[in-house]
Amino acid sequence: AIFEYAPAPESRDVVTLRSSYGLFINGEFVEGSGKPFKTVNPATEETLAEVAAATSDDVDRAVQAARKAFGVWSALPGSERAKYLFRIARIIQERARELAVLESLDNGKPIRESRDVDLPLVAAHFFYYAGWADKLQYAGFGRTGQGAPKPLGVAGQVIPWNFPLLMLAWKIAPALACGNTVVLKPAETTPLTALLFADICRQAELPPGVVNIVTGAGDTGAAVVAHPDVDKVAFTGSTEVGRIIARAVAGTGKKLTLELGGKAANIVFDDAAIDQAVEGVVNGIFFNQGHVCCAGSRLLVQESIHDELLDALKRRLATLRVGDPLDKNTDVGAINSAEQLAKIRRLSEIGESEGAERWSPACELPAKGFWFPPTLFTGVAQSHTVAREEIFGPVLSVLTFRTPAEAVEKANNTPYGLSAGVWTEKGSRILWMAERLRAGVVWANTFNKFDPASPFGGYKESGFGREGGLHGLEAYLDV
Ligand code: TXE
Repeated sequence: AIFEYAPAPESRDVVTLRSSYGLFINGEFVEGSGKPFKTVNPATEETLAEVAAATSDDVDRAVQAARKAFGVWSALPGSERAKYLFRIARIIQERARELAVLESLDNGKPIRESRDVDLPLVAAHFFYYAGWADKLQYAGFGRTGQGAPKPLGVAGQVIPWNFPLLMLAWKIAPALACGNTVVLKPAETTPLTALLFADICRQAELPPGVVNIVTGAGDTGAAVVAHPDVDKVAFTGSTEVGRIIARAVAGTGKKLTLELGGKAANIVFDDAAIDQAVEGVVNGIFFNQGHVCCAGSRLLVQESIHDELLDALKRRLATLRVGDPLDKNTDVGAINSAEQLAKIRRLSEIGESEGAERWSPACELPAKGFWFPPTLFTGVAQSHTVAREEIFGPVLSVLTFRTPAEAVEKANNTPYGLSAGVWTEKGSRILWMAERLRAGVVWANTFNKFDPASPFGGYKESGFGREGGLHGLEAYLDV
């Protein structure tokens, strides 16, 4: 928004960028056989680096390295694996500033978020699963001896660009704790922090081959998924690619977990603390530019407080600072890619053409880079595209309801089921709603709260399997 403030830029110098990056296979950086690709800073469109692209031959080398390492890694006592994971967690903390700046450069997210949300959670996931590594026999999957839980083998993991390091942590920490080895493919627009993580694995002296990072586009991901020596596939990304992967894995005996799209309802009742709800609604959709699978992208507001809430919301949106991700004052950063920006624009134009009313605060956007202003659609009907499709950007669709039952019906009227938010001062109503909302997570009087001890995952087309907590171990163990 347009008003005076003193810029507080985070230093870029904490990051040493190389001009080109290789694949991380068997503990070493090696060249890829594919045509290298560029990764750009979405806030400036400048090229950050050239990155190797892994072909299926490269993926094969990575899987072979992971297979060989599996023998060593799975044979270690859990307490030994824990030492490595604790060491990785500590190095992440030590190098948090460097990781956060690189994440903001490659992804476009505000440094305040990468520094205060992503990085602390990344370290927390490694600490949390390090703690499980020597206690798996107590994890409810069987006792010691014959019934002890066993790792699955080589995990092939494909992750998206919205939380590059955090999604890596969600995937790698539990897999390693359980004794599996990993071939991970980061998203093509955000490969750099995964490669810095590879460097951290070396620093922690993790045995070679336990973690392998293969960069590339969708075909590299498909090669990981299709490799016959991969025992388990874990994917976070679009529902469309999730379907392709489910088909590719069908009948192979590989285990599969999918964490896909969402269209979450943030439901505000007339007895809610309005200021608190406004903050929660803003956090729900403008955190990380709305590039969040569990984003509260549909606001369901009780009819009696519609005008009051919308006025307060608009006033709050007018104070959001959109701009340089490395400025510590920034609330909303850059859209991750030109493709994602085109998608947000297209869906917003459809929203207008279908008759919803579009509103954004006065907002000066930088000339270079990929930007989209915080946007509200009011007068939205359930049939409107902006109420049905995942936009994955800073766009909130506002609908109304009269009764709790109607709120539940509307909230559940989506093919997705990842999360929901409920804002009310009535505890009994929170419980009543939580019972009925078909969503993996229901937040009450808060939103986007994550904890490594808490399982996360979807209903319906948002996928299956849980990540985080005790349940997150299930995806990487057999009894
Ligand atoms: O996702 P893709 P995209 C949604 C969001 C977004 C849309 C498209 O709505 O606008 O998806 O984003 C790899 N086999 N979400 O195109 O393609 C790909 O290289 C194996 C929601 O970026 O699903 C990347 O590493 N892998 C979401 C990863 O899959 C394949 C997060 C995700 O990319 C592949 C991201 C294939 N055939 C997008 N094709 C969430 N739920 O958090 C691509 N990939």
